[in-house]
Amino acid sequence: MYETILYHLEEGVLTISLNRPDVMNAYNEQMGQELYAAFKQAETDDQVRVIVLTGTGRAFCSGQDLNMGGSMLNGTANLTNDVRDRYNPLITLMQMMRKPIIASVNGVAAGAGASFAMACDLRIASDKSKFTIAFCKIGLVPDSGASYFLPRLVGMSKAMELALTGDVIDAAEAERIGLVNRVVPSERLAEETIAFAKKLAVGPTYALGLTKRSIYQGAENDLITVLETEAQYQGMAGRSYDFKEGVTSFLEKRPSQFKGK
Ligand code: T3D
Repeated sequence: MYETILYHLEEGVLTISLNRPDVMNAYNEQMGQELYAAFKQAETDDQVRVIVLTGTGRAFCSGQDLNMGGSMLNGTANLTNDVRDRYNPLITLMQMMRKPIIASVNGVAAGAGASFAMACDLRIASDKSKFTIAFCKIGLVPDSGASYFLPRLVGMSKAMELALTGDVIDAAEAERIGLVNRVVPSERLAEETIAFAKKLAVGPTYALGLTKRSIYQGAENDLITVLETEAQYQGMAGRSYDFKEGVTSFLEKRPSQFKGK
């Protein structure tokens, strides 16, 4: 069904793999459409409790495909429209959807590829991964949410340095500055990512989805607004099957059997 991505669902964990390894999984129009459709499909599929985004081959994603030629080289490209149409809806969808998304960063993440990793809720990186906010290297500016995510993840000072230089940093540095949650040996990346994802996939998906939204909103709003949002979300979570199950299993001293609703 998809040609530029792989879509594999197993035990509540959907793995979406960017699959153009010859160009380091560079992002083209078709990949944009397919990725958006895949996330949309995942959003409404109750079988999907957690999403993992990764890449095939030696890269995670090298950002925009620079082999497009034509308008890109003769100065007639309308990048405002490109970014609005092909990148922004995807980033918005990833942020708004009430399911955790884990980036399993298997190799280099460059330009919009780095933005995709940052737009995920968590990042597990291979020790062979590298990151570059590469936009300035080709005379462009950060997009796909890089200007939003980067300072939030690593702080203003480091964000500015990485964005203005486009310097490539390795996995250890990415972990040190808080760009990724953890680094694992490359040969164990898939296994460790899936193990972590499965832990989330048997969780109370409905509450985890609200938690995701709550944390992002908590970073944006004042305390009074956040307290009210939390009260609203707690009301919603409190009506869920999983809340009843959580309390019942606690009182019965047995593991919870969450259904994700
Ligand atoms: O257009 C719009 O809509 C605006 C939106 C823009 C969003 C963006 O993402 S702009 C940023 C675009 N990305 C880049 O500028 C990154 C370009 N690539 C690199 O800087 C490096 O390739 C990497 C740091 C990613 C990896 O370096 P390295 O040394 O490990 O590999 P390499 O030898 O440079 O690349 C390997 C192959 O992948 C090579 O092809 P070849 O020579 O084996 O046939 C290279 O051309 C290809 N490749 C890498 N990145 C891209 C790419 N091909 C097309 N597009 C790419 N982005």
